Amino acid sequence: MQQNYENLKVGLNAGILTIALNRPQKRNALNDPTLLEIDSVFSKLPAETKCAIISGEGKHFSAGADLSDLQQHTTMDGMLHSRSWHHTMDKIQFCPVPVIAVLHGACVGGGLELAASCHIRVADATTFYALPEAQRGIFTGGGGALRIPKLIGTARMADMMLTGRVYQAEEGSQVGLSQYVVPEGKAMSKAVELAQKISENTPMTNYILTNVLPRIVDGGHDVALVMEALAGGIVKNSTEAKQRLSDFLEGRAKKVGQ
Ligand code: 1HE
Repeated sequence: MQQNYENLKVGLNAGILTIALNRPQKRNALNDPTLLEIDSVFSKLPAETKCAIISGEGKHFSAGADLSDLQQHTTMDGMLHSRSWHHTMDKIQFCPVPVIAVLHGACVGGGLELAASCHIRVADATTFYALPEAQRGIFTGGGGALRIPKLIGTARMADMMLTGRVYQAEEGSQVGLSQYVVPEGKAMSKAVELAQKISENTPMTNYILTNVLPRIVDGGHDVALVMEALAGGIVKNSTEAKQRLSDFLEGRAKKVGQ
């Protein structure tokens, strides 16, 4: 990766693209330039990318939106700011390759919205989640109102916002905020292990999981089932799929869990 970023550290190793938020002095608060840099990374991934990992430098994943950006917002500014987050978070959710969030320390407000845009969240034991927007007199703006209820349900999100409830790593995982909890400092190595597994899938199946599955879930019953059948037909007819099916049937492939 040749490009230099002011607020990110970006690297590529064996098809795994790593993107680290790099404003630890501001607890990786997401200001407008950082958002633009994230947008730029996800607008054009290196061709060899098979999986991406987002993490945060310093003691926290992210303290959310940079509150100093929001202070002087008019209604229009606030709406456009939210829309700019929507575009960037959509680029992550609908990335051609799966994106893993590596969480530690604070994963709050817009930081949780960013994590919720990723496909897998791996939290270490220091992670805590909160939505302090209501305490600041504001609301979510990065798609959290749509994505977070899908992870934990509307009632839990409302409770987090209404009462300022903080979920610690283990409880957060139990309610659906992360799929994995690992000991302190081990989230990146777990994410790399998962990324390597993900990289062994066919690119088409990974694309369908990041781009078609969420549309199936959001679509009406009939459209969703036709989309599922279409996606299934496309992948089954690929040379790679035919090879992998033969590998299993002829005893060359790993069994489940191996
Ligand atoms: C910030 C921000 C920020 C820290 N915007 N500057 N998010 C919040 O309401 C969370 C606010 N932050 C915190 O509660 C705490 O900073 C943490 C629990 C995350 C970390 O605490 P700590 O003790 O490690 O750090 P700190 O001393 O509070 O912060 C260090 C510096 O970062 C300090 O600046 P400094 O110049 O005095 O050194 C803080 O002001 C600064 N900082 N968080 C700006 N968020 C799309 S809409 C989404 C809407 C939201 O995300 S609302 C939720 C915002």
